[in-house]
Amino acid sequence: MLQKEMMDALNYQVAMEAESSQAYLALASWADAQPGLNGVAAFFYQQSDEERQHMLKLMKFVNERGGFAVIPSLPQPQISYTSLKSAFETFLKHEYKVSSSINDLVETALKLKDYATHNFLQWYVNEQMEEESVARLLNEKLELIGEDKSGLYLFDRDIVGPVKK
Ligand code: OFO
Repeated sequence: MLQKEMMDALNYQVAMEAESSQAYLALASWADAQPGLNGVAAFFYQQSDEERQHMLKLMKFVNERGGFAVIPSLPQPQISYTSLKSAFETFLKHEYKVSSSINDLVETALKLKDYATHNFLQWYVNEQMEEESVARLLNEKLELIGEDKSGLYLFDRDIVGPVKK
C-alpha cells in the first residue's frame, strides 16, 4: 500500500509529465506553423506522446499499489517562440526541471523506505539522463549552426532519426 506522502509526490509527478506533454505539443504546433520545420514538428509531436506515456506509467503504478492517480488541471504552456534556438533552450530547461523533480521523488521514496517505488523510479532516472543528453546535443548543434540556412535545413531533416534514441 502506498503511503500518502509518496502518493502525493507521485501525483505531483503525474502533473509534471502531463505538463511536459502539453509543453511539447505546443512546441510541435509552433514548429508546424513555421516554414520548413516539419522535422522539428515531428520530433516534438513524438516527445509529447512519450511524455503522455510517462504520465500513464506513473498513474498505473499509483493505482496498482492501492493509491489513486489524480488527473490534474493544466496551465497553458508557452505557445510561441522567437527562434528555433529559444525553442530548444526551453526544451532543455524543461528536462532539467523534470530531472530535479524525479530526484526529489527518489529522495522521498528512500526517506519513507518505500523500496518498491524507489525501484520503479529507476526507469525515470535513466530516461531523464537520456532525454537531457538528447536535448543538450540538439542545443549544441544549433549553437554550431548559428544562422546558417543550409545547416538549419539539415538539422530539421535529421532530427527525427539518428539523434533520437
Ligand atoms: Fe518524462 O521524460 Fe523527460 O521530461
